[in-house]
Amino acid sequence: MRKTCILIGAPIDSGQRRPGCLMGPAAYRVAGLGRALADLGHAVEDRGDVALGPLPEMTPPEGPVHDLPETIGWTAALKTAVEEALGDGFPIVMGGDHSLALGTVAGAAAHAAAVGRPLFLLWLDAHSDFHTLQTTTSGNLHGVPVAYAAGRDGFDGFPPFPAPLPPERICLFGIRSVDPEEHAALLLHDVSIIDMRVIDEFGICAPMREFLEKVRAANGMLHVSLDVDFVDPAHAPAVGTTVPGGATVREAHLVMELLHESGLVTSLDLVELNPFLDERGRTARLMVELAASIMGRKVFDRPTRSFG
Ligand code: EXY
Ligand code: MN
Ligand code: MN
Ligand code: MN
Repeated sequence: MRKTCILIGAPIDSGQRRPGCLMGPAAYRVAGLGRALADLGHAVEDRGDVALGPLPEMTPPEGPVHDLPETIGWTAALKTAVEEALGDGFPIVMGGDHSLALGTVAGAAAHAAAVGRPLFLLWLDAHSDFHTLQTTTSGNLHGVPVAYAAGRDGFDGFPPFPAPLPPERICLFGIRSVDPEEHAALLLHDVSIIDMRVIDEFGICAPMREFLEKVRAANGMLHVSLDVDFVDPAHAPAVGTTVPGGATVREAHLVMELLHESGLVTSLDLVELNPFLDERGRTARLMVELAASIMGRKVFDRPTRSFG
């Protein structure tokens, strides 16, 4: 189905310490994201890059938390950008590190609440990003957005999350790096965790279809947050937090194709691309191809066959 894709640049690298993610939006434009979407028949509106909002007057909490005021400055601006874009079409946020999801998921949650539909979150990532400001040991805020969206305590200084997602509406998919504090917290929350062992054993389709059926049954909206490090670093090296044993290129495309066929996705983040970390933009181009798959690109446009 033809959509109005609204591109939003989020040049953020305040959520971690390695410079480079702020070049992500430009890399997606150079890699031809808009053209790839237009070639699929979608209308494409590039709303440019979100500007950093006012920094809050605050004394950051004790401990290692990095660039907290700047990250909060981005959060409100991104929430507004996504909330508005959802009223006009299909937002695709070009990051920027994963701290951008503090704002984008909040925007999707606010819009979903306004239209009276439940929001579901699919987190395609090597990491669970389930720390709070108190539990993080790195102090990098790209490791906390899922905990914030789930309404966990421990986000002093952040605006309250508009409509915290019940854990059963969150699916972490591709997980293979969880810190002890996150592990302890995840055992207390009924978040659906499709880690790489589950994928090795049961494949991509069954776990993904089970989650998508939950979204469909609830007439849910679905925000997909795709971290470059979901894909194996052999195929997607331009990311600061590589973890071996990730998705193959075909597994990543299969996820995108299943999501497209479900017709349930209402907003998308492309996060953690650091163009400085590979040669000739090959990771940016892979992310553009994955975005094209979630927006309907197929090798053969025919009904899915069944065998036996
Ligand atoms: N769990 C580690 C930390 O909190 O620093 C690593 C987080 C990596 C986060 C990237 C975005 O997925
Ligand atoms: Mn920084
Ligand atoms: Mn992440
Ligand atoms: Mn990650």
